[in-house]
Amino acid sequence: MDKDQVAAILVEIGTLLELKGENPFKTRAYTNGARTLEGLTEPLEKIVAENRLGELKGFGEALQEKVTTLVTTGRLPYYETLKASLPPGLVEMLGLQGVGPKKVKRLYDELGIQSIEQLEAACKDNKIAVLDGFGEKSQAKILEAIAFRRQFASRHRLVDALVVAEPVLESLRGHPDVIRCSTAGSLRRWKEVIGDIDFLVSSKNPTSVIEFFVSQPGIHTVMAKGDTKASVILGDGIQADLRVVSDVEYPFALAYFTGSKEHNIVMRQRAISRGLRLNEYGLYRSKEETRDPALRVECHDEKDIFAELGLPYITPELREDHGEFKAGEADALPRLVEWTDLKGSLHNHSNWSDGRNTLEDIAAQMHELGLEYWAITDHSRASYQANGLDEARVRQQLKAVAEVNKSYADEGSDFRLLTGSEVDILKDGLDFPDELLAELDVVVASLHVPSSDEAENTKHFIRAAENPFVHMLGHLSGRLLLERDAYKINQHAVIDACAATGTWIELNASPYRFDLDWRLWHYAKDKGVKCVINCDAHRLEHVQWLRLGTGIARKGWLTKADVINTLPLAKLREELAKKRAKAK
Ligand code: DGT
Ligand code: CA
Ligand code: CA
Ligand code: ZN
Repeated sequence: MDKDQVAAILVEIGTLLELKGENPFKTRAYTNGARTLEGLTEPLEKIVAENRLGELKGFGEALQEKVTTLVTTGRLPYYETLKASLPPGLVEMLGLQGVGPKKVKRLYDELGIQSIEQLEAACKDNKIAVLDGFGEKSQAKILEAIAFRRQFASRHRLVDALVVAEPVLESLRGHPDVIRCSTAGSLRRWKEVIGDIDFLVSSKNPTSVIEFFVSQPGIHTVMAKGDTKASVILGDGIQADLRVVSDVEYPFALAYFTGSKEHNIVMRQRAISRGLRLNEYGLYRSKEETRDPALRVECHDEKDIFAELGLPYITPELREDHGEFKAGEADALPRLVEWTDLKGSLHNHSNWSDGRNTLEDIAAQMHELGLEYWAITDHSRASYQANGLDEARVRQQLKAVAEVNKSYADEGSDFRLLTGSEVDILKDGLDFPDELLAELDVVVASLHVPSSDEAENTKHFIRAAENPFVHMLGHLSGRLLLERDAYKINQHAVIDACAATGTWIELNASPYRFDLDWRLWHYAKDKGVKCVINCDAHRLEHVQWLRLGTGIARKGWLTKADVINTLPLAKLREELAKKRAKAK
């Protein structure tokens, strides 16, 4: 256990003792001890091994004994017993702004309140206002703190984090004291949902960078501000951490704080097996934990660190310990798809169903962006809440699309809208007859009303895949990130069916969906199933989701060759014809 972990436990012991009503003198000894540990410049393990804890400021026998036990065994029975003696909700209540241990203890002793939920209910019943020393005002403050916490303590969609992180990164980049900077953590790894945003900067003047960071527009609260790091809550409730390091340390800190934890553990092991030590400060020629600059192996960037550990550069999206080490050693890491490889999207809506824009406006925008094609796959009639098209309107739309395309052909442009449908998968088959589907360029089959029975849903998807006119399955799991779980469905069985029938699977690039999940693409790819990165656009600006979805495809190890909509139009048409030709 390292000094920061030990320090965190000491702080928690201090808090728990305070909640028990122990005398402040005793509780403070723990917080002070923690602070001393955080400031250590030599490894804690070494101090413990050499029996020198007693030399540290404020380290009496009790503290020495506890820290020794923690460092040598990684556990502390005293702490575990103490923790178990109090309801866990009390510590959580301490996380509320303006609520300290004394208040929590009184709320617990006098009203039996053990959790934030119970506290909220008590506030609403006006039970806090009447407590001695609390009052109306403090009750209202507690309710506010609960509401705020609920907003930021949660997880956030990648897109919501990117929207606030990218401008901050840009402005850091422009600051004269910033040498190098990057996002790190789950955001850099392009996780679909993230906890907090991490920034890393190298600088010779950390204080000025930190002051600049905490004064950025859109910051709601500064939670912590130190010499080399700061934590803030952004206006929309997302926490962001900044760390500032020296430029020599930068590549090591970047690798460390990009994670994932699982990936880092393997990296550290690889270092150890080469007689080296890797941590957030450097890679050292040493057999024990150290920060001695004289022992540091020179690495200018992350690529150098990987090279020292016998690996090619591993892109952040792959750093999940999901096979990147084995592939890296065999020099078999794939060259991943890039969003600029995409030539269009094959699942999108217009104002003919529940989209916002006209066919003309959509075509103009996508043409201007340099895309080669854009399929219009409005909803079918069963999706009446989405203004789904019946057969007659589909036929009208075919003509309307042909007219738009004629205007591009007349101008000598190769850009084309493709006709199509997002046809509903119903209990007794698809919403449209095969004859109609056969007239469309692109057919996406989607389930919008799932059964509660896994076998049922799975069967319906497999039947859709077996239809020769269905090119691909749309948003297979039906999940809405942070809102709704995946439908009950055996995704592996459906993927197998797609492999058997030559049906593609969509990677729905909507940041609310990212469906299929990146963890399943490896399986799909091994089975030979092709991916289509689709915007499922309902507005022009959703075209930006191509970039987001491609990041998820990269997390799923997909290459350009795995993704159908990287093909130019003529090749795409050939692929669209294949499954139908086989069925004849
Ligand atoms: P998040 O914020 O929950 O979405 O996930 P991350 O991955 O951004 O995690 P975060 O913000 O707690 O820490 C950033 C990175 O720092 C993490 O990916 C790996 C590294 N890191 C943090 N704590 C530890 C640790 O205890 N051990 C190791 N090996 N790495 C850690
Ligand atoms: Ca993070
Ligand atoms: Ca963090
Ligand atoms: Zn759709």
